[in-house]
Order: sequence, then structure tokens, then C-alpha cells
Amino acid sequence: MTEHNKFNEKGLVKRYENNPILTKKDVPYPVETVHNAGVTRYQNRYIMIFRSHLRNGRSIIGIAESEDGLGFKVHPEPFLVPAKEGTFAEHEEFGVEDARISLIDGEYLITYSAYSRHGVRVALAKTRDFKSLERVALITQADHRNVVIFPEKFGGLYARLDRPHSEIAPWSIWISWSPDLVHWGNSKLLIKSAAYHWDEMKIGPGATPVKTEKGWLHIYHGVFETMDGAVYRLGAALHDLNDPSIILGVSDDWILQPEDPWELTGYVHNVVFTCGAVLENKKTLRIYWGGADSVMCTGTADVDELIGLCLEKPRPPLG
Ligand code: BMA
Repeated sequence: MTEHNKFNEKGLVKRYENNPILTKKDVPYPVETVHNAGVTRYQNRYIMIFRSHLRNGRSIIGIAESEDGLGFKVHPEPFLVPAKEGTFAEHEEFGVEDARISLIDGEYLITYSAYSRHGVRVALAKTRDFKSLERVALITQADHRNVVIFPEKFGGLYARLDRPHSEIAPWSIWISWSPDLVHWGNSKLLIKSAAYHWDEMKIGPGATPVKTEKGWLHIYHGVFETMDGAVYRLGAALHDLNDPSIILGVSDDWILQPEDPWELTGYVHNVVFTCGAVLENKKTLRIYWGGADSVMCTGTADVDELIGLCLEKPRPPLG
């Protein structure tokens, strides 16, 4: 397997040479896009749960699996479609989007955005086998997206990264805690967009954080507004191992920006957006991202380089 960055040999994220790794042509039911997938390891395989737009413009979540994390085969049926009855149906009416997966105590926790006439909320579901799925609760109020749960408890509490939005304090990264996954609180603001910076317009949690010797490594997204619309890029943040509400560093530089043709043009142009990254080994992080809200791509980054960027070339977390 060779990986390279076509545009910058020294780029932090080395793109896989056969990107994109999954497109709508690989899906055995009619969809218009394949993107923003949560990814995890399950029984010596990689599981990817990816978002697809239907032709009514609303999204569902499909599932694919892979031996090597590069070649994925999509299951014949979608994994998660809007609920048909009850509270979840009311809140998933306009679609389900951007799932993240977190493994704790043998259970895979799945957070996803639930869209409805009431706004966007985050829902939590869980599975042990990626066949059956149990919806647990809607775990935010409206105007939240991009919730990722840390794959470990801290002092008996679950921790998650949040992304509430309001006009006074737009789109920032917060942390909240819960004893039972349903009731969340003790929220605290961790990282804000920095003025005239690549993440100036908004930021949000991205991939489920991974544990390294130096801290929890979190790949997040940041958005910059240009005359040609928004550009979505990825950055890195390092959280304290024992208390992830402590930020050890946030990289000043982005680590990935739209460059390949399928990242520059598509359903929404100029977008790289992540919901999943897995450690291949202690040294290498494999990152998955949606390109232009249309296809799935992957690449690897050196863990020490990412940590170095957070610690040695940081920007203020509350910029
Ligand atoms: C965000 C979300 C993401 C999407 C991105 C770029 O607001 O909708 O799912 O990838 O915009 O369109």
C-alpha cells in the first residue's frame, strides 16, 4: 500500500492513492452521496457507517465493512433510517446524519444528528453487533450537532464533546458529563473559533478522540467563510488524559484541506469533514473524511507529528 500527498509531499495527512474509497456507485440502493462516516474496529474488521442523501434531499445512514480499512463493501440495506413511530420519529422526520461511534465496555455507542421541523438534535443509539440497534435517547436540545463521546469513563462519568450554537456564541466546542448517557450536564466551553484564522466561522467536534501516551487526540473541523462560500478543513486538538476538559494544545495550522478534485467539487464544494479516525498502531492515525459531501476518503497521519503540532505550534483554545 502506498500513500502520498499529491500536492504537498510533506503534508501532515498522507492521502490514500486510491481515494475516494467509497462512492454512491458502491451502494446497492439508490443514493446520491456517500460521506461523513463514523468508523470503528469490530471483530478484526473495520465498520463504517456513512451518510447518504436520498433524492428527496434528506439523509440516511448505511453500513459497510472492510478487512483492511481501505476496501469497503456496503451491506444491501441501510443501517439507520428515520424512526417510524414515537419521539424519535418526531425528531428524525427530516433525516439522520453524521454518525460517530465510540466503544465502551463492549458496547458501541452511536451519536447522530436527528433533523426535524423542531431543529437539529443529537440522538444516541447503541449496538453490540452492528445488526440490531437500540435507540437510547435524544441527548441534546435543538441546535446541537457533532457530539462525540470519549471511549472511556472519567471518575465514573461519561464525557462528550458538544457543539451548541447561538447567535451570541456561534458554533464552539464544549464538554459535558453524564452518569448514565441520558442526562448530561456540568458543561464547559473548551475551544472557540479564532479571529481571522482558518476556523474563524465555526468549529465542531470531528472524529471520536483516540488515546495516545500524551493525551486524547481529537481531529475537529473548522470553517472559513470566503467570497466563494465556506471552506471546511480539519485541525487537531490534544486533551488531558485524565481530565479531557483540560486542553493541552490546539494546532494553529490545519492538517487537511480540500485539494483533490472530489473534495473541491461535489454536493457541497470545498469540504473535508471527519466523523471517524482509528489508530492503526501507536504511531499512525488513519483518518476518514467526506469529500465535498459526496464521497468517502482516507489517509494517515503520524501521531507524534499531530501531537507536536498541538503542543509546539498551538493557538489559544479560546481564541
Ligand atoms: C455541516 C454539516 C456537515 C456537512 C458540512 C458541509 O454544516 O451539514 O454534515 O458535511 O456542513 O456541507
